[in-house]
Amino acid sequence: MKILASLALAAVSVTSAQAAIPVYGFFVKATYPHDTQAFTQGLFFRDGQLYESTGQKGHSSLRKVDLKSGKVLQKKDLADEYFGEGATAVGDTIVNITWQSNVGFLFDAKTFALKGRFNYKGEGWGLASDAKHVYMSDGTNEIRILDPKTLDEQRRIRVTAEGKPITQLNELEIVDGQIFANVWGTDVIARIDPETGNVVGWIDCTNLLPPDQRGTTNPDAVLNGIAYEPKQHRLYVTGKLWPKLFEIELVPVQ
Ligand code: DDQ
Ligand code: CA
Repeated sequence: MKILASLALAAVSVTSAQAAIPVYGFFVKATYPHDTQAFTQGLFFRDGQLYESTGQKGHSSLRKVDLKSGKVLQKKDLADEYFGEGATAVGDTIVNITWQSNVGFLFDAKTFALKGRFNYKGEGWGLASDAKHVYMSDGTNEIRILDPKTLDEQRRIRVTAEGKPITQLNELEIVDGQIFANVWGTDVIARIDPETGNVVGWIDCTNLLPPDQRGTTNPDAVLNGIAYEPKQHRLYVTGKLWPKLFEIELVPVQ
């Protein structure tokens, strides 16, 4: 009886959350090849050029990628001991964090030469930046705001939807002042107000690339990787080990 009552309560609040937070679907504008060896952990543009960071120990790298062909134009491997995670550009530097090694690397954006490193507590998941800040997720519902010059933590955003924490926030992107975050292990991207941490929209990417079209039975081949090209207002998404990368347009469904 007690269990039934709490289930009923949960059902009610889920229903009201869905009613209140707008849901977006997608329209595929273009489809590009994606390296099926790339365990995508970071995806971003710098000066109109696409970059990607990849994970898995022994396969972690930073790449400059040709969007149209999916070809890797330039690559820097991380040492085998590191499980690469998110990456983003800050001026002439590309910052690339690691999952559980508490270290991030600073690479020269042109040569990919290692320029420095920095440390942080907790796990490293996603990374993104705008003109003022670097944003870092760590697998919880918190997004850290880092000083772009020192990479010191300034504060944290606590992400909630209708008051409930949304954890497992992974790859990040800043899109017209909002934070977009993949929710790890799901086909969902949260649109987050950076001031309040409120989820102000859900992007449902179900059927963008159904599991039986991912070319792998690896359960880790999940949606991950959001990149926005602000000059042309183009939004791109892919997944870990996926054979395709998509340009999508968001379509309101509710
Ligand atoms: N993360 O990217 C969501 C932070 C981690 C994904 C890890 C999935 C593969 C786990 C392999 C475990 C080997 C220690
Ligand atoms: Ca990104």
